[in-house]
Amino acid sequence: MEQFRIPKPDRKVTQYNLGFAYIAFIIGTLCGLLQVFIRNDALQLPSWLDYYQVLTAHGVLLALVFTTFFIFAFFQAGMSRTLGSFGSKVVLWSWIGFWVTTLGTFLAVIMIVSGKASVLYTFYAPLQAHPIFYIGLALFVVGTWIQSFALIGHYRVWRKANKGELSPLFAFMTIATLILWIIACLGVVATVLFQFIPWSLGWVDGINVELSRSLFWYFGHPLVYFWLLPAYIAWYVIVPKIIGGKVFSDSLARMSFVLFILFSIPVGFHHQLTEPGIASFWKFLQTVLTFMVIIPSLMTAFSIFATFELRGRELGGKGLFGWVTKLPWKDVRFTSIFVAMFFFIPGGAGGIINASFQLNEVIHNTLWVVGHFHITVGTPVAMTFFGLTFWLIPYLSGRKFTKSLQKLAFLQVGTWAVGMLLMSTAQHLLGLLGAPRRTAYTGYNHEQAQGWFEGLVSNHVTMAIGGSILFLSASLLVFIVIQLWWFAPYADENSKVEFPIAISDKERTPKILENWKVWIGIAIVLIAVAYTVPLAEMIQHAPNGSTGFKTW
Ligand code: HAS
Ligand code: CU
Repeated sequence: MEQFRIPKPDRKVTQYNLGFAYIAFIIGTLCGLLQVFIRNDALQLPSWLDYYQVLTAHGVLLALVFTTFFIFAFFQAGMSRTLGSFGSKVVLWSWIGFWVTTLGTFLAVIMIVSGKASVLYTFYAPLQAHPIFYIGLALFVVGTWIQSFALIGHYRVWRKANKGELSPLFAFMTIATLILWIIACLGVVATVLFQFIPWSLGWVDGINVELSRSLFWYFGHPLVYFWLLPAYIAWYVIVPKIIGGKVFSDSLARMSFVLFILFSIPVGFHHQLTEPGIASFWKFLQTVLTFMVIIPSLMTAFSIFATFELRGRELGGKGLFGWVTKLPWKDVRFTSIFVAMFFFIPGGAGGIINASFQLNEVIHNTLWVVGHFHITVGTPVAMTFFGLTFWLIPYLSGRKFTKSLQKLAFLQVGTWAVGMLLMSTAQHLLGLLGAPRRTAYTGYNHEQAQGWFEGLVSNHVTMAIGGSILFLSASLLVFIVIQLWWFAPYADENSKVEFPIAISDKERTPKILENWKVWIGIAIVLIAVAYTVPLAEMIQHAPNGSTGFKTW
């Protein structure tokens, strides 16, 4: 296939998204470092800064800002690479979208930093932030929609020009992820526009707390797949190329993304299993649907494994596991992503525990959940993004990924893995012992929660050691990013870095998989079944709304 070198207008907007992602990344990881120390009573913050403020900044900057900006950079570069360069309209709307997203981010972050929005990234009512925080959130979402529609427009032009043809796998997966994102955001937009903004401005006295949380989680669960699917795109489409193989099955890959559109939205109640005000039947139904959404991840695990094994055997690997040794372990673009996948095995298993109706009682409000999301979004997703960064920045800047930078990259990935292993294991254990999440300190059960490795180091200390290693690793990554962006030597014709895309044989792929109307239609039916009655009940039986609380 023809290799497109990315044209300047497409490159610029991609670079802005990527640069912004890494600014958010370094500030966000610094906030994480502060937290593990505060939880150990090892750090006294100055009076103008408090734990919940730092925690909100950490969650928003890493889970929302870093991921979203990175994802759009990846999509923009990849869509330009696979469908051809953007027209002027796509470029213009991508820029407008970028600036609206950025404006929203600034408004929200300024409110957090000035201590007026310490409501954590889930901003549960009745905690009440400054109205500008919610306006910032709304603009953020609108900005991402504009960027999404710009890419969808680009895709439609391609499809018109290539009637009857399935689009390249990368483009298909990007569009599936954007569809998921747009449908998911309807929930958060509804609660922010119709509940939080009028309430924080004082136009209405109270807020329907149960409804606002439910609309949040209608968005909040598919949000985690909005992070995960770009990583899956890398696993399906990029990694096979890096190891010299090809996509295991084009139709399986497309099918798994379709299943995510169907099942990732009608499952938000698995975050609300302990909440009163939702009848058990609806919780149970959504729990069952949650188990459906595990299937495409299992399909992914199977197919990635198959790609690895086929390639390893092609290279002469013998016996049951001989092929493992044939994989390109010395290529950090591969190894980083392999480690990322590895973390998702316990990460996904923990998710299945969380989603089990009864087991959720044990872990729900504990640090276990914090451990869970650090080995889902914090490693499988984040480390995949690091692995992409190592070639994406040179691809955009025209520079070389030098040998010495590759060595540093190994160190970076290694330290992230060790730091995360220590921190998240400690968090899972502390959670089982009853240490709560979302709180800086708890008096009850403190002794027990401290003493798992009695006499050696406590779990809290392990967590802090892990957190410190992670911050070191983050600094190292930002150093590599800066080098690749501005300082590494320019590549010549031979060492030019390409955007790796594996061959995916779509000859036998059923056309229906790209019939979005069908899948969006079924998704809407499932959402209606899972949500209409319980939401109607929440509205009908609502007590007087709650006034706002500022607990910080
Ligand atoms: Fe989760 C809470 C259930 C996946 C993120 N989750 C959270 C929160 C976050 C989060 C941020 O049911 C906290 C929200 C908050 O602040 O309150 N989660 C699940 C389930 C899955 C799942 C069933 N979560 C994720 C992903 C996330 C993420 C992905 C981010 C990206 N989660 C829950 C539940 C809660 C929850 C409850 C609420 C808890 C509570 O009570 O509050 C599933 O999607 C997981 C399926 C995945 C698998 C793994 C497949 C493995 C693969 C790797 C293959 C490896 C290879 C390498 C090929 C079944 C694909 C091979 C190499 C070898 C050598 C072996
Ligand atoms: Cu979820």
